Amino acid sequence: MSKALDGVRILDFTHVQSGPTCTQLLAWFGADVIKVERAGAGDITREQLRDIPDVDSLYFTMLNHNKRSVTIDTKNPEGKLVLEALIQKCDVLVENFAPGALDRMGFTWERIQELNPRMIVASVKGFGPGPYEDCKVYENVAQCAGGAASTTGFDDGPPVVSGAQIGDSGTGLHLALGIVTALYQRTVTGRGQRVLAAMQDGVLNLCRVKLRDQQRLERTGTMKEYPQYPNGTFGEAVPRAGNASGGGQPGWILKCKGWETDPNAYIYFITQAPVWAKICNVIGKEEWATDPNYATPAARLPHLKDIFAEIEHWTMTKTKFEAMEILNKYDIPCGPILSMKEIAEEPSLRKTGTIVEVDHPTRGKYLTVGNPIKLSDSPTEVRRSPLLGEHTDEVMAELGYSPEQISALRTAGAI
Ligand code: CAO
Repeated sequence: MSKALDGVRILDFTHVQSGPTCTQLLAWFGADVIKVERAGAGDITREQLRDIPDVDSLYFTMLNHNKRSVTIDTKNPEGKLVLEALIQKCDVLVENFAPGALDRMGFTWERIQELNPRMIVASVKGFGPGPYEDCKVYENVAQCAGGAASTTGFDDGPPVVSGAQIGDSGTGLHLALGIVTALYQRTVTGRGQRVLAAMQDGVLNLCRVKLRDQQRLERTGTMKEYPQYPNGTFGEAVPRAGNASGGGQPGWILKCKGWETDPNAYIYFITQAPVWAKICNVIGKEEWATDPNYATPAARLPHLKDIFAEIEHWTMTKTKFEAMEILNKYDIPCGPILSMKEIAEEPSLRKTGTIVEVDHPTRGKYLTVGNPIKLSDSPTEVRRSPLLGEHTDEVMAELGYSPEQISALRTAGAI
C-alpha cells in the first residue's frame, strides 16, 4: 500500500530528541528521511543512557526508526559539496542545532534558497526571537519557560516537571505539522519557506488552559475548581493545582486497593455532572443526588475535597481495574494510573501498533512506541533505526557519486 508522504525527501539534520521525533513521524508517514551525522560519533544519543555496551542506546533507536543514516562532515569543504547535492535533491531540511549553527556551517536561508528555492527549512529552537533566542535549550528548560513547571505539582511544594516530554516530543509534533502544511502550500506557490517551532511556544500551546486560568484569576480573584478553594489563598499567578482537572469537570487521583504497597494503585476519578446521581449510587451516598449542598455542580465546588474523600472510601475497596469496570458500566469517566510495566505488557496496545517489538542487528529485540497517529490509507510499519552511516554508500550512489569518488571522499574524511 502506498504511503501518505511517498516521494517526499527529508534531509534530516536533527539530533537528540525534539527534531528526531518530528522526522520519525514523517518517516512513518512514508517520507524518505536521510539522517546526516558526523562520522565516528553520530547523534549524541547513540551513546547516551546505554544499557548494552557499544550498542546504539534505546534513546537513539526509539527516536530514529524508518530513517537512513549517512555520515558527512559538513565542515569539510568536500563534505559541504555533498550536503549541497542533498539540499538540491530533498524537499525539506529539518534541523534542531543550537541557534546559528547552520549559518556557521555556511548554510544560511539565502544560500539554501539559491541551491533549491523549493526547499522547506524547518527548525526547532528553544526560544523564538527575543531575549533568550541565542540560548541552548533542553526539555526541562522548555517546560520551565513555557509555563508547565510553575503550574505542575502541589501548592505546598516546588514547581515540578512532567515525565511527558512536552518540550521535545511536543515541539517535534508541532514542527511536523508545520512541515506538512508548508509542503501543502508549496503545491500552490511552488516555493519553500522557513518553519520554526520554538520549544517555549510549543509548551505554552500545551499549557493554554493555564493562561486561560491566569486571566480568570485576574478578573475574579479565585478559581473554584482549584484545591485552594475555598479555604486556601490565591496569589497573583495561577497556582499549582495538584491533580485537579484542567477542565470544567472536577477530578482527582484516588487511592485504590493495594495502594499501601503498589505506587500505582490509583485511579483518576471525574465527577462529571451528567452522571452525578450514578456516582452517588455507586459510592452509597444516594442522598447526595438530591441534597441541595451536593445536587448541582456549583453547590459541590466548596465541598470537592470531602466529596473526593468519600469517593476514595469506595475506590479503596476495589483494585483500579475493578473500579474501572464498575464505573464504566455507568459511563462515569475515570482512568487507571498505569505503570510503564503495565503499558508495555498491555495486549491491546500491541495489537494496534502503539507498542511495537522491533529487532535490531546489534541490540536484539526491544519495545518501542509506534506511530500514535493512525491513517487508514497509510499504515505505519515500524522499521529499526539505522546504524551509523549504514546508508552512506547507497545515498551517495543515488546522488551520482561513483564507488571511486565515494572511497576518495572517505579517505579525505568528508564522509
Ligand atoms: N559535521 C560537522 N559538524 C557538525 C555536524 C556534522 N555532520 N553536525 C553537527 N555539527 C556541529 C554543528 O555545526 C555545531 O558546530 P558549531 O557549534 O561550531 O556551530 C556543533 O556540531 C554542535 O551543535 P549544537 O550546538 O547544536 O550541539 P550541542 O550538543 O552543543 O547542543 C542542544 C545541543 C540540543 C542544546 C542544541 O542543539 C540546541 O539548543 N538545539 C535547539 C533546541 C533543541 O532542539 N533542544 C532539544 C534537544 S532534545 O532535548
